[in-house]
Amino acid sequence: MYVVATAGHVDHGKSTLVRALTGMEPDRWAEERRRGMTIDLGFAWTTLPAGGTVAFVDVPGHERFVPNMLAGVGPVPAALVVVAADEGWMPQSAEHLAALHALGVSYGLLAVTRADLADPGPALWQARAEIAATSLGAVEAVPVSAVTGAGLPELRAALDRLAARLPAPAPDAPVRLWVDRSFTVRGSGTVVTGTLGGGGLRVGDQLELAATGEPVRVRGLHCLGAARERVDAVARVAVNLRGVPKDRVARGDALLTPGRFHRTDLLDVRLAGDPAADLPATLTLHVGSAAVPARVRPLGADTVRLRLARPLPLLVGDRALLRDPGRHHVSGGVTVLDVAPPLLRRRGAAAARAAVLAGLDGRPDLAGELRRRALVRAGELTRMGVPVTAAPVAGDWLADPEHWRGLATRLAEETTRYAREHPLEPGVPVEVLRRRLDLPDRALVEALVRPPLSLRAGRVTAAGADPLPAPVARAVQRVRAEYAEHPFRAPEAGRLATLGLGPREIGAAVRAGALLRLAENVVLLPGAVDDAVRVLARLPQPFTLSAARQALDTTRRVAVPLLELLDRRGATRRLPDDAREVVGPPS
Ligand SMILES: Nc1nc2c(ncn2[C@@H]2O[C@H](COP(=O)(O)OP(=O)(O)OP(=O)(O)O)[C@@H](O)[C@H]2O)c(=O)[nH]1
Ligand SMILES: [Mg+2]
Repeated sequence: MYVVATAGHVDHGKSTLVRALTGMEPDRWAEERRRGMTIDLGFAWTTLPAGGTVAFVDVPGHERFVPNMLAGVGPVPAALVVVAADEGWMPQSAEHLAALHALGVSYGLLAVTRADLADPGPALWQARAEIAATSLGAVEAVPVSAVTGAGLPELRAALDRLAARLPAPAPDAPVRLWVDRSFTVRGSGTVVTGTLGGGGLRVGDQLELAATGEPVRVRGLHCLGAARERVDAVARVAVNLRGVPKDRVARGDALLTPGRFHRTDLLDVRLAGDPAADLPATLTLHVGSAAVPARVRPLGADTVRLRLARPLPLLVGDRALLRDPGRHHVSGGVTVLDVAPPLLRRRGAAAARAAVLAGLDGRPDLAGELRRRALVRAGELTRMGVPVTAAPVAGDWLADPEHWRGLATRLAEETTRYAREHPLEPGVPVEVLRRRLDLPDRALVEALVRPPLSLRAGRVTAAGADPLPAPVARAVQRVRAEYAEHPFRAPEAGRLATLGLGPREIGAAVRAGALLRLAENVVLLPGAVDDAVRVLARLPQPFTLSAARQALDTTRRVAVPLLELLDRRGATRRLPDDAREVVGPPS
């Protein structure tokens, strides 16, 4: 299906022409028919000579209803510009054309209507010249009369040629269906309609309401008045939503593929049209079927920051237009450059931002986004409209390569610094590094650990470095020398303290495997366990605690926890009478 929107001044015959082409009534309201004037969007369709279907979005021409017109043309890529032969180019001819140009509509036709009332020549030439200066470029022009039927076959043929040129929709694109109507059908509930420009919809699909983010389910689909199981772009589509009251969804809202769009009320855009400095402080941003007041902050000569009155699901590269409703003036089109721009807090930030924006053109640019954002989640970029083709550095985090290299260097430095500041700790906790490097996720810290650094038990250590700080190592050495003759006489707490081994130093030595802790303040050298088993194995089996104590030349303070340790390690077995026997080497 092809979708074409009408455009043109009030009373120039747009609806009459749509009626003549389709046999359908685009003016849906009794009031419209009574006043002979379109107020809101109308919809009608017909089959073209080549077999394709064209659906028209018929717009009102009256100046009061320009916002309705914009809601209709916003999501539509082609226009049928209508000028009356007897009136020629008029104010809303110009305003509508300015809107099409601002939105970048580049496919169109000119119909010079009411050709039975006047020579269509002058209107045709003028309109054609006006149109040629816009994004529509040189268009085919067809004089028609809905009264006599003259020119209608030629117009149908021209529509066929236009349709053949329209770009194919992206079938896998995420759905962003801008709602242009919302109404209730008795027995079915809320129905919304819109022009589906890309992707597809199926009954049962889960979608998201752009205004609130709330999930909704597709209960039924209609296309050209017929129920369908699925509808693919491009299409006019009516979506019946399950369990959504009509007042929760309105024109300007959108149905979205969940998780694929970033809703933003702050964006940086490039202007095509009036210079940034000439814009009033407040304008209305029109995009899709939405119209939202926007506060305008000039940044560069042709770039501005917009603060929207409510968030919209926008992507980098989206086209929109700014309009001053009071002056009936289309200020011009905008191209969305950034939907998640940095806040401008510091002095000079606005000028710096303007310089960045000067280098952007609205084409998604992954490398550039990474350079500017340093670290960003893949999903976030996708939701901005930037396709992700690079591999993540951790989880779904993407990093600018240079920034990432810098982080790795800083991680190594911080690890060394921490080791200096905390000589007794076995490395720096991942969380400490996360904070020192100001990283949003511990997974990033872990991904930055490369040899010679290593990650163990939630801490990063410089591998190869002596795990024991020098003073502690020296104290252990003294213990070793003093107790060489009596390896099972654990030093008393006082002696340990004299040697400089307080609880923290002992903890460090134990973690490093330089001392073996039997109980609070009872430590032996690590080889003592194996030695003890050898000594005990030479005793007549089974042996008593007292026999063990004498054989090991030690006290109960050591013998009791040592034998318990040997029991736990399966080197000795405790018998019912409290005697023990050696059963094997310690595990
Ligand atoms: N003689 C003649 N009258 C026409 C022709 N086309 C439209 N008209 C008349 O022009 C008037 C306006 O036609 P509409 O189709 O309502 O015009 P419109 O552009 O849809 O107007 P709005 O939707 O209000 O902007 C009606 O009275 C039509 O009957 C035509 O080709 N010949
Ligand atoms: Mg009309």
